[in-house]
Amino acid sequence: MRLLNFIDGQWVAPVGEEFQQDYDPATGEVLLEVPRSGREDAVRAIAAAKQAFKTWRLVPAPKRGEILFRVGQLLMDRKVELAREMTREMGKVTLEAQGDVQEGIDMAFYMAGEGRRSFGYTTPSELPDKFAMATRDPIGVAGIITPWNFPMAIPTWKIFPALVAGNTVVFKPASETPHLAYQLVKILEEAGVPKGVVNLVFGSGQEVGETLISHPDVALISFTGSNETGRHVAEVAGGSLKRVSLELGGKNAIIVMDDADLELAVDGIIWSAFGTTGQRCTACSRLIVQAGIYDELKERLKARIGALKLGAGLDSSTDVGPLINRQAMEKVHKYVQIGKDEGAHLEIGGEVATDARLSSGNFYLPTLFTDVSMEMRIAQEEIFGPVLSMIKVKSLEEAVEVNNRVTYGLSSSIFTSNVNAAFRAIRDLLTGIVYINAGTIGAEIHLPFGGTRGTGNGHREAGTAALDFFSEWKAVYVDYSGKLQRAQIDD
Ligand code: UN1
Repeated sequence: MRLLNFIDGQWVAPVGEEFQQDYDPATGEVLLEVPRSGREDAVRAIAAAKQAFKTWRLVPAPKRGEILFRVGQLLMDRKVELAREMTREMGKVTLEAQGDVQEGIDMAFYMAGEGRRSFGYTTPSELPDKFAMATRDPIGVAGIITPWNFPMAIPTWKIFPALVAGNTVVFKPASETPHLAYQLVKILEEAGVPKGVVNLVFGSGQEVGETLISHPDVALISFTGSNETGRHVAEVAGGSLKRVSLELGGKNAIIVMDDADLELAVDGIIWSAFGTTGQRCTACSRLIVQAGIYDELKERLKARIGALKLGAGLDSSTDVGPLINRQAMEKVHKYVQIGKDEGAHLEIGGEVATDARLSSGNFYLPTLFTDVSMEMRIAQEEIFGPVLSMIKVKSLEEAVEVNNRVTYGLSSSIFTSNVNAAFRAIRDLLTGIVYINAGTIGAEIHLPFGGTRGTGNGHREAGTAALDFFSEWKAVYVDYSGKLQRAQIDD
């Protein structure tokens, strides 16, 4: 099968007629051919989106929302099939793939409802016979650049609020997950999104991404990916004063206090550290443990990690799927080496899976390091794989300090049965998301999603915060006095 770009309501081949292959990370099998588009394709998509904006911005928001209701329904109808395709394309186990599609469904219905809310406000004017209100305006063409680890959820977090707010879209999905992007845009088309309102251009960051972030007709950029690329996106997009939302890395920690329910903590840790093979921005990669239960927690974790079953995500007995590609395996292994060299103790894992059954895929053994200190690189840098580092602390104060001493600030968690400790942690943990007695993953779509400091640039996705990014305020004054009234001068 060969995918095509979607520009101005037409499925079209890239101008250069170049295609590349998409692989199954569990088997190495070729799944599809995908356009390797260039600047010219992106420019055409931007022009179509610019043209469509003229009419889409005037479609009443509740009507825009109705299209999203249909999108949500179609996603629901196809959830199982979409999840299967997702597993084939990027490896996550079936249940998690279904969860990923479910986030898209939730976002569709939530943003559809926003079509009838999108509240502004009225406020009294300081002058008589004058009316004042603040309304939300659409902005223009939105460049949407998404990663492969949530191939359905993350594009929907960006595209649906962009649309309900009245913007048009040029969507550049990750090169590793084109099929899901194609399926999502097919559904948007089927649900009745008018031509030019959503455009899809497959291709590299260097070609397509670069065009989006530098083109003067793109008004805003929403990007999720690495810190390195994010910084570049902000710099280039800043050149034409675009509005930019960046969702970047994480180095998320779970704190386990002596008084925690250990069984619950172990469940939360395993799920957060090894779910999606550790390839979530929200994944737990640091475990900050109070000294009294450190040894017991270590033994329990070793036993659970050793029992995790690696395999293809489509096999229902699999706990941990493959990494996305060879480079990811090399990166994870490089960090394991760094950890050993830094003097951390490798408790379990730490190598590429040798089982013959797994040899054609990108499988890495779930890994636990102990005796990790907070300055070590494995405790500071994002690994994006199944590697967990245990750090011992004496007190809550020290745990909070360790949690906060990284450049990232996405998600954090504490397991404790002490309500006072829980509330202190809520106050003092410097992350955009905090969990009490649950792991670091599992954000729901109607709350703001995003992080502090190096995780981004202060914007939030999801919830009503998404509308703050995808719309701009217009202050409106209506003077019905019939005479000139000068603000700040006339009484
Ligand atoms: C991501 O890893 O980029 O909270 C997104 C979670 C998911 C979303 C993760 N709902 O883990």
